Amino acid sequence: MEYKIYRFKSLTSTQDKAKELSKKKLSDAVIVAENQTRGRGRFKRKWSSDKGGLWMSISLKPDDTKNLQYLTFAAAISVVKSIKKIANLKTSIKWPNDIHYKGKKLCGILTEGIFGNENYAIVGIGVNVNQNKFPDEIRDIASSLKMVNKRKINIKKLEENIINNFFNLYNNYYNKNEFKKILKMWKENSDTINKNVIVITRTKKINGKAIGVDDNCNLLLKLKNNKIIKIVEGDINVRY
Ligand code: BT5
Repeated sequence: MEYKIYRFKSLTSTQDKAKELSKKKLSDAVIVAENQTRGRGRFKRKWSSDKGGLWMSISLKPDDTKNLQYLTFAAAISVVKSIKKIANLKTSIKWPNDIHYKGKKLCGILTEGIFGNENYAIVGIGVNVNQNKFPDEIRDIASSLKMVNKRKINIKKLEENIINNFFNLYNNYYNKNEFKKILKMWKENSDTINKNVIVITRTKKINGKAIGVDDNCNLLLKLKNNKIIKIVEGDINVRY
């Protein structure tokens, strides 16, 4: 797959730049920045993006824009595979969009759709690679590959590997509507299923057991009374 890489020293957010490019009808582009001054997560949360991390957005023009959650899943699978290959570390996916190692967050993914005459999808991937420390507010929940491995990782190699893995999944599965294949790989690389979790949504906290993920990537949660509910969005804390 042909894609073009645009590199920047500093951006507000690679997502913003990717949106700007998609308005010019440029897609299949990857935007990489060494640091972001206003990196963001879901629900407009702040994403800490100092130099040393891999901050990139992949701009796509998929035929199907009704299943964008599978792009998040495909990105997560790609990151786990690449971290294994480049840093020799076995990480796991926490529903829906975190890659973690021993409970600490190494990577977050943010997929945004742009809908208009033409539809685009922007897949933002942030990986903590060579940072030595984090701001106070996330010090206890975040980690970097270097902090875990005690050695520097080649960011460019990691970047290349993630992009290749991602475009393979995008072309071979997403664009061929083979969502079940993505779901299967996601499950193989996730450690959320069969765990007791606390789900934190915008309005409440719910205790239950994560028993699966449905065809729309929603989390299926079994409550104490054995009722099964569907979680569309939220964060989970795994009770290890
Ligand atoms: C995410 O959101 O995890 C999605 C993060 C996506 C970042 C990429 S970087 C390239 C592209 N450009 C952007 O502007 N964004 C994308 P969420 O699940 O909402 O998690 C956000 C929460 O993670 C914050 O509220 C913090 O608690 C925590 N956090 C912030 N920065 C972090 C970091 N560098 N490492 C680990 N955790 C962090």
